Amino acid sequence: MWTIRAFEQGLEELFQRGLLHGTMHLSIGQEAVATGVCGALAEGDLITSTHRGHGHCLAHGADPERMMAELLAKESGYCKGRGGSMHIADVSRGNLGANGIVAGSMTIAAGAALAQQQQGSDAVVVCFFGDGAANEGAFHEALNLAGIWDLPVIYVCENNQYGMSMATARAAAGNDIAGRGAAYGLPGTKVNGNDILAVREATLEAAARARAGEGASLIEAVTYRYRGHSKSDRNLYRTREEITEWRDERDPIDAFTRYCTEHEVLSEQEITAASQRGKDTIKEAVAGAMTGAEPDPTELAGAAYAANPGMEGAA
Ligand SMILES: Cc1ncc(C[n+]2csc(CCOP(=O)(O)OP(=O)(O)O)c2C)c(N)n1
Repeated sequence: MWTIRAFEQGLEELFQRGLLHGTMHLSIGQEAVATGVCGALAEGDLITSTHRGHGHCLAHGADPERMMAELLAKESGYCKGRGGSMHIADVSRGNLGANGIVAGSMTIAAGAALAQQQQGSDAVVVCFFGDGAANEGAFHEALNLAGIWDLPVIYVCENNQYGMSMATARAAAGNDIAGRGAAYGLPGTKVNGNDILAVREATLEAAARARAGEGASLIEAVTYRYRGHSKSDRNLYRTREEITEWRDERDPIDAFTRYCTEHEVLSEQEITAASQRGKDTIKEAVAGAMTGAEPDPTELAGAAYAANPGMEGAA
């Protein structure tokens, strides 16, 4: 969680200094979902991510320097600097990719889970998606397939309470995304998404179910995003008091550090050291990424189109 927060705070600083271009979607305040879920997975498990996916990628083992290089449009980035914030993928580490299309990864995750099932693999697929995505057709299609075929997939809804600017309560009929699992025969669990241990527990349970061949699960993790939807959002649809209350009273990192000290899991010094390690990792990632080569503009088309065998000479 510390590394994810430092990563995104680092991005904000680079953006303010004019070194990072385009837009991005920050998950500051939501770190316990990515960390609690990915921390409960096993080697070989797969994830799909969203437009707000830096945390998912880092929690599933992405290299912060390669991610930073991607955002800085460097050749050394995950997609050679061509994709940016919303296109981090690292198949070698089981990250099937972020996706700028809302709910776009839901059917991809169902397909990946079907592949695991057919190959007799023990791997589980996690699909992160937002509360807004739960109102898309793809959500219902994917849950239907996952339900009817008992796919080894865990659908994790990060309910951060807003789509771009619309409150979930005003957009999602019934205002109970976890409850939608029942329509497809899946267990749906609502957890405090700012409690890393609760998220972890729900994921362990869903993963055990998937590995036992009992099929898919739906988890709704209730959390909150502190920043605007993207860089152009002026937060006009919610009050400053609401943001402050979540940040000051329900922050996932504060809650976890409180838990650790109260239960004597970590000392204050160990907590400070862990937080500092996150900051140092990101400082090094930024420094390393900044020295990367710029992509060669003449190579751009080569990165965008696949070769079409047999068509080389065609007009
Ligand atoms: C199919 C589709 N429709 C609309 C958009 C524009 N859009 C990008 S993010 C977003 C809001 C998504 O909300 P949610 O799924 O709750 O995720 P959050 O941004 O809250 O993390 C929208 C409408 C899009 N990218 N794709």
